[in-house]
Amino acid sequence: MTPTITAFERSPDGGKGLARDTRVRWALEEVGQPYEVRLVSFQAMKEPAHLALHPFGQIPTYEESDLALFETGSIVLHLAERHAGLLPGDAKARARAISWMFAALNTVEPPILELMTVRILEGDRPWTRERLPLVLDRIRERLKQLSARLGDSDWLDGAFSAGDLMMVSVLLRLRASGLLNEFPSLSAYVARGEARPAYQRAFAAQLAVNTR
Ligand SMILES: N[C@@H](CCC(=O)N[C@@H](CS)C(=O)NCC(=O)O)C(=O)O
Repeated sequence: MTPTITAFERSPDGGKGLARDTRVRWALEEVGQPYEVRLVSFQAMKEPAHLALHPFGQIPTYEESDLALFETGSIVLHLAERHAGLLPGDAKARARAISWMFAALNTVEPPILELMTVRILEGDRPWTRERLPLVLDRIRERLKQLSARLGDSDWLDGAFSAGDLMMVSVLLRLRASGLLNEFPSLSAYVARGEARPAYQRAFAAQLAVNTR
């Protein structure tokens, strides 16, 4: 059965690929799994039919036969475990790749999301001037650590994996801030991810929706 994901009817980023359906599309493309997309409006996302799939009224969701998933981490892991191409066969290498998925979502993404909060949701609040440099420095610290670990390697641990897919997806959110440019090896890492044909197909698919 062809799985169905949900995505914004119209993404707030206008098609820059930052909405989280892009990472799920990317994973589906990497493993060669065709998929369908159901577009949802902000209003529909908060209604009972969507809340039954996603308790927090967000996108993306993933439906396959009688299985419904939410959270990009769990969706990408589900795909990576059931198809070849996103996780190594060796059990220890596989566990390490999964660690990188969690690191992307739990350690690197949170300060990046804080930056969105400071800039967009709290941009007009009196504390923003003081808070912004603190948040930027927290992100820099993570990027410094990540860059040190990546070193001269192409990917975080051997061949490209779901860990890289998730890390690149998270780092892409920083592009507009210019912070990535302070870490040339990470900029190159992100560019390698974006150059993958599967990413290109995923990006084009979400762009087509947002430029209709
Ligand atoms: N941790 C969730 C985050 C999902 C999320 O924040 N989705 C955003 C789009 S990228 C959303 O639906 N925002 C609208 C809302 O929260 O009302 C995941 O990784 O799937």
